Amino acid sequence: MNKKGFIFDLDGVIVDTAKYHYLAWKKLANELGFEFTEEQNEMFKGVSRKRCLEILLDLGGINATQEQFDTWMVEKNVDYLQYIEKMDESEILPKVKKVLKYLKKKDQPIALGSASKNAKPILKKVGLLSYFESIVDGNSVTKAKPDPEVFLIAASDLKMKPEDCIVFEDAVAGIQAANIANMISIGIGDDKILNEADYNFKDFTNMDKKFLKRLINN
Ligand code: B16
Ligand code: MG
Repeated sequence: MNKKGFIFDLDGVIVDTAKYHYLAWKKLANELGFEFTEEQNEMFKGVSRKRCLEILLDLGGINATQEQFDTWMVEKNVDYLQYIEKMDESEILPKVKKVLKYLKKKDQPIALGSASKNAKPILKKVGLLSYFESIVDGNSVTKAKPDPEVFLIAASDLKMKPEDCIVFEDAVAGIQAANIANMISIGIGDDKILNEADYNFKDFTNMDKKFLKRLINN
């Protein structure tokens, strides 16, 4: 049996935590005296917490001291974690578990490649942690997507060559990172936005076994 390294992004691919990030950022923006819209939140997808706060403060025209910046980073995360606390299996996006189960059954190595520093607790909460041989997250990388670091570490953990890895991503920067790493990129979401991906799917509901089999054997 052929083996490929399957690397999953977290937010927007496995679970929809973007809505919780949004609520936490919006609360902070409101406290600081300005609005933060769902459209603006699109810019935050796949972006590190630190970079998100920099963008948010730019949007609000706020100059922060280092101390304020650090306090707001913590404040946002404390708020976000209250939503994570309530997560359970029902928040796994449609058919994700079916795909993970199929890959496990076929003995394929699976890793997580996410910008989030909360990836492990989230996977634990939704009951998917045991599917992943390696978790590469915001705590283990120094360079953000589109830098391929996160996926290259995942490939190395799985003991797979980059060209034998397949990445599922919902963010443009993530697709670019996978392409730079010389991996197969699969865009999950809007194919017009993710047009640099090798393959596009709206979500996992249309990804059949035939397609997964082809990925494993090609
Ligand atoms: P945290 P992903 C990303 O997750 C989110 O898309 C992004 O909005 C968030 O700012 C980032 O994680 C950091 O998350 O504050 O939990 O460390 O899409 O790379 O799985
Ligand atoms: Mg994502």
